[in-house]
Amino acid sequence: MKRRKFVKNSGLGAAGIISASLVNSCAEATEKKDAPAAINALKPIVIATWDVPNATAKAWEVLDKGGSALDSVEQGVRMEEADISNQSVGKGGRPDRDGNVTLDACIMDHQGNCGSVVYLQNIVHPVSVARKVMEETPHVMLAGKGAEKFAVEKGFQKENLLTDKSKLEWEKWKETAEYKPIINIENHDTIGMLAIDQAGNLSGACTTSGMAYKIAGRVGDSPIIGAGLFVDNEVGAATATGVGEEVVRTVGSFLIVELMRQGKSPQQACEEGVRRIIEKNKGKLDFQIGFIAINKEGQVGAYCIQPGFTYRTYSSEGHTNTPSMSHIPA
Ligand code: SD4
Repeated sequence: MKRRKFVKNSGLGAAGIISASLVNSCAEATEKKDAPAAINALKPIVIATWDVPNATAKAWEVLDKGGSALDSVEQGVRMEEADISNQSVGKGGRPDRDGNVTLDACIMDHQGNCGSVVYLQNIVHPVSVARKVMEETPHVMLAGKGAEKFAVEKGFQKENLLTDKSKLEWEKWKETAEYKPIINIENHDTIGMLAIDQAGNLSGACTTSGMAYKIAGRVGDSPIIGAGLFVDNEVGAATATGVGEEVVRTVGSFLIVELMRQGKSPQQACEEGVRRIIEKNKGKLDFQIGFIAINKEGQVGAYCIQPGFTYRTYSSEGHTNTPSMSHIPA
């Protein structure tokens, strides 16, 4: 058995405490823990689900130059959408059971504006299409062929998103396919990103190719405002990763922001959000759920119920704070 490994970066001890509690959380999700220490005076800041250094570095570059949180999260998550080695997002994403790569994404700004695309095919950057929906239509969400048509009208190029690697894996999967769509815990990189800019405004984005080998037509939580992402500039923001059906059932990200409004720290709110999901499943823990959250003060929180969760923050002082964990069977 491998040992649980926790790598603490010396830059910011407070974040290390949060990460340490994440390690515990993956082992025993119901265990009670103290609230993590605050990370004060850390504006601007960006955090993301999973270990996505290129994405957070890009987002940080935008914030550091005085750019908006909205631009920061869009630019950040685009890195993963374009990265074909990330098979949970954008180009290179794993297809549904019929071999279609279908993408879900959303974005939300500090004024409560939001845009979303679901079941989008043939376009590498769904988050940017979602932003166009937000900024250039009276709507919030576009789906499927309509979303693709809209994207093309806005100048996005159509491209085949199914890489040889993902195609081969899908063909292999079909040999022994079970009807149940799977979530690949070891390689599970939907990106949710939250940022505060120098003006103190919050924004967030979330983008995914969804569950590998899902039933054609399935849409998860990631493009659903309130479930996969929610931003309230008065309070904070949250985003989710994991089995989307579970997140939708609890309107997870909205719940976490509301819990922060009621006085919980981001960490406490993420833990409570996960607890509600566990409760709905009568304590059964055979799936993965992770939330990250940030509040107006720049405190962050993250919690998951499956080992392997990492997150990364960049602070205004230029610290690269990278608490991370290896995947650990207990
Ligand atoms: C979904 N929440 O479609 C997404 C999956 C995910 O990393 O987070 N994958 O349900």
